[in-house]
Amino acid sequence: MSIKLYGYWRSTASYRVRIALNLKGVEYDYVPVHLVNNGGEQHKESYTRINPSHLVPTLVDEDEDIILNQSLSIIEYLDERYDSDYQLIPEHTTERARVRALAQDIACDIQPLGNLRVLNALKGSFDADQEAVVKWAAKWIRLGFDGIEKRLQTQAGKYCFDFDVTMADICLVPQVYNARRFNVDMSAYPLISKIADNCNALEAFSRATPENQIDAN
Ligand SMILES: N[C@@H](CCC(=O)N[C@@H](CS)C(=O)NCC(=O)O)C(=O)O
Repeated sequence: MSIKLYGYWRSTASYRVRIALNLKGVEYDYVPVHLVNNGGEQHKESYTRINPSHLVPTLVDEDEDIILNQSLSIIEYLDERYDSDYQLIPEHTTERARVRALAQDIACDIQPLGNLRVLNALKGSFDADQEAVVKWAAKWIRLGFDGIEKRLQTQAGKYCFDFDVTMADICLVPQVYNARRFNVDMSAYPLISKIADNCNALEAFSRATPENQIDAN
């Protein structure tokens, strides 16, 4: 088996994939792509050859001869390809749809607004200073979390859904990490905070945290 994950320690999309790999018990080689140093290694030709979107993560599965981007697609791929005690996408149609919806609340509606290139554009093209950029990122996280906290009131158990850890939790935990970076007051989100704590108590999540990666600085 030969799996490589190109990622960056603080990238929430890379963090999602690290958690999924750990939950599925997949051994992998981690290849750091520094998003800031040297003008951003995501823009280097050696990287854009495998990911022309200039974004991390990228998963390379040499046995299957596949190069995949988009963390949610990667997570679904891993879930289908590897058996483990964790099924990240439930089998039941309605449960599966709800898990994907919550994952997308985060991955489609929150994270892109706080992406590095968006924040850089605010500074570079729209005269925003660092304080304004932090306010911007926090605003969209709060708006997204307001809705998610309400949803969780009707469905959550120990994790986002009462059945088990799913792709929704895999998206939630990195977004909580990111919220703290942007000084979001997490006391407004007791359920989200509790679920993140429950997840982080699992070794698969704690091993995936940014500070535990070889490229953390
Ligand atoms: N929808 C993509 C998002 C990927 C993405 O936004 N990656 C960020 C890090 S979390 C990135 O590479 N940013 C580099 C940049 O903005 O220049 C996914 O889920 O994989």
